[in-house]
Amino acid sequence: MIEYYDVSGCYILRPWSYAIWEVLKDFFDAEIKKLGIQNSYFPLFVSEQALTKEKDHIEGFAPEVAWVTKSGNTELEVPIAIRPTSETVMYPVFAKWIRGHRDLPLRLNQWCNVVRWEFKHPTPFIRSREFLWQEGHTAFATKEEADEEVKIVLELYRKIYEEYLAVPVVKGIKSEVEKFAGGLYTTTVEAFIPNTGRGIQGATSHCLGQNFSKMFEIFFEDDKGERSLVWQNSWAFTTRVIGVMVMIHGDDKGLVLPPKVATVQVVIIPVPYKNVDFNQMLDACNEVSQKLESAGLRVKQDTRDNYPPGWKYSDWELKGVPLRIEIGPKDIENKQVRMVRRDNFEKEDVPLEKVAQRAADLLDEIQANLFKKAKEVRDLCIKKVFTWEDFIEALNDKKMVLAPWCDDVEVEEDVKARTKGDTGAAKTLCMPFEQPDLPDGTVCFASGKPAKRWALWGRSY
Ligand code: 87F
Repeated sequence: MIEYYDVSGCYILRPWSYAIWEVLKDFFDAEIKKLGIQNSYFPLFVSEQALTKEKDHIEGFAPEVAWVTKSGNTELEVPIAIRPTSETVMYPVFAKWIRGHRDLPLRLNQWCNVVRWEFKHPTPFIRSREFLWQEGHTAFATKEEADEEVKIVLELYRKIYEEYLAVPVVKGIKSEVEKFAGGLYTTTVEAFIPNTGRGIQGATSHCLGQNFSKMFEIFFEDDKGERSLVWQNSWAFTTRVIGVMVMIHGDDKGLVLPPKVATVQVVIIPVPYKNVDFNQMLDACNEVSQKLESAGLRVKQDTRDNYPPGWKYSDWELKGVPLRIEIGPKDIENKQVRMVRRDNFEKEDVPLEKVAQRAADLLDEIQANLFKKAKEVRDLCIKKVFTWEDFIEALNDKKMVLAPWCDDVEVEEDVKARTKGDTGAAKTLCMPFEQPDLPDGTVCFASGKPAKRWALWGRSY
């Protein structure tokens, strides 16, 4: 999926992984266009003046900003930043473009790269210094419209994870500590990696309120001629989604690709014996391949003559291709093929006239089964607790912990301090939209104060 590179924290995305990005991009792009959001492209570079216009928001992030200071051997008169995100690039222009209520809503998206000079250990897809994303930036006349969009976009992110990548996520709202500090509130889809016992933020959809419109002076005149600040949102998902998928579905034999995002959904492998007419085998592979392609499936024939079939099986298993079709002389004789699933290695012989339908059905079954298995495992990783002792026990047991919480900033900071370990501290992942009952009199697991809501806690990436 990747190749290493000689700049630390940067990776080459090879066709095998980039194609997954393209599938997700095509889906999301079509969906946001249906909503009336338009694509555009803003520059990679940010002037120092624009970047620091909005001091509070940039302050905590400043160490991660990369700067261009030279052209050739000549020092630039003023250094130029590389975008870590595009608020400071886009919002000055929003202020220029938005005049009256007829200019609203303004709903833009861009597909681009961003650079954040992270100092934590880099990991392909999960934490890299340059990554790809889409960033949506929108402006509305009313908070209601902004609120509505936040939810709609978050639902698209859920679909990317659950319906494409077969990764279960929890939708919720971030705590005051964990939200994007520049905004009003942050909603999120949170995934969980059972092997490491850590949560991972999947994608975020923020309502910025009027914080940025105040700073960047983005006003509009309403139909009564009054000047008001616009309400804004921003939202993004990144190439991290691919890393989450890899960690969730991979097994000891390698990658397991959900059919909906697999570049190759079915690999056809001829299994020749000595003294068998190889051309006859190739004809049979071609015939099956054509049937599958006509049914809209993504197919690859591995007819390399310098590797034995067993070697090819392992190779495509490693690459994660969901379905393998083997064709040997006996199969040709019996007018059938053998199908082998990557998710559970179940084998079956399928008559030639049924290959297209059966392959399509199996791919659907594999997609559904991957999600079902991942969700069962994930659900077993959520532990509901009421006390500090049970919280610590569940955390040490590599679980996510659902606990009644007072929703105080100081208490979250305190929990962080008390759980600090080698693998980082526990924090709130989100407050799930779907809340269990909270009986009157329930107290916070950490502070003993009255609990306001259930929060999902865990160590995280
Ligand atoms: C790193 C350096 C400078 C995150 C940064 O989530 C600035 C930032 O603003 C920064 N890392 N952020 C927050 C990004 C917020 C927001 N931007 C638009 C999103 C969605 C897309």
